[in-house]
Amino acid sequence: MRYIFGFVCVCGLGMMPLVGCSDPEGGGGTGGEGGSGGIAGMGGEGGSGGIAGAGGQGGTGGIAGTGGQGGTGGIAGMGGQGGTGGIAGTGGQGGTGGVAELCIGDDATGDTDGDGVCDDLDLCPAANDLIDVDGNDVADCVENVLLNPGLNSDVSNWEAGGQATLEWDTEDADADPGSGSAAVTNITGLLGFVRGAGQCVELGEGDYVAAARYFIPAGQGPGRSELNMTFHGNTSCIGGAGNFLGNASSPFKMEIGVWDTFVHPFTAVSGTQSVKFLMQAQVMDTSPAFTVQYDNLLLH
Ligand SMILES: [Ca+2]
Ligand SMILES: [Ca+2]
Ligand SMILES: [Ca+2]
Ligand SMILES: [Ca+2]
Repeated sequence: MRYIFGFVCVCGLGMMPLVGCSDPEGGGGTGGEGGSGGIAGMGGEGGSGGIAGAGGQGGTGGIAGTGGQGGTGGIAGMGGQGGTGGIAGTGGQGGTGGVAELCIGDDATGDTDGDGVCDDLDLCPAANDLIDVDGNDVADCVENVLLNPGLNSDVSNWEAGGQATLEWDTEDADADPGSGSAAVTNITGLLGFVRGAGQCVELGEGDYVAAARYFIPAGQGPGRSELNMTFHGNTSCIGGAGNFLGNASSPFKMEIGVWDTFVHPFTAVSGTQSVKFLMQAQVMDTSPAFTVQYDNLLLH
């Protein structure tokens, strides 16, 4: 501005200007051409500011397009006014999120047991319909003959055998905070010994499938996991002469630190009236204790 006043003053005194004077009515010399504004449109980029003419007014900064970047301010001409900085574009608006499905089925009916299956389609109102450990596409909860197979809050219906302990644990095979698992600990401290906990069910001879998830916590001596089914000639799984008819044990498994799966088809021999489903832990050295956790047990 100081320059403009200086030039006007000199001309007003009738002195020959050494440089082109500004016309008082016309403002400064021909102003620079304004920069083109940014091209509007989604994500458009702001235009560059105009370049000011000598003694003129700076170009106007480009106007950013929607969601674009602000234009660059005009460059001031000699004696002119600085260009106006570009106006920053408005950021694009986020899309509207879709409405989340609460559960499989009619959301309006709710999901009382919280398993992800709406009440109108829920097959087992107090169990997780989505658990299918044996992978036969039938929800385990509708085909299982075991009681308390998911160990939701305790180890009821399960019983520790000799030289074993059985405790409920909060860690669940499906990381369900509303459920847990059974921690079976072999306390023999004897290499190769297998001990466990089980449940007796009345079951006749025939073909069945036993399945389970198991987890061997890290940080303990070597050991293995195994399912074992014992067959009895009475309805109470009591052994002894004439009542113990045989057994069918699964292959041993020993994955550490991950929930792994057993699927164990077996045949209950002729004369069987009850089967004891045993979840076992085998000590592989002389550690005083070895623990295997079990969850989602299945027998059908
Ligand atoms: Ca449900
Ligand atoms: Ca259910
Ligand atoms: Ca199943
Ligand atoms: Ca569970």
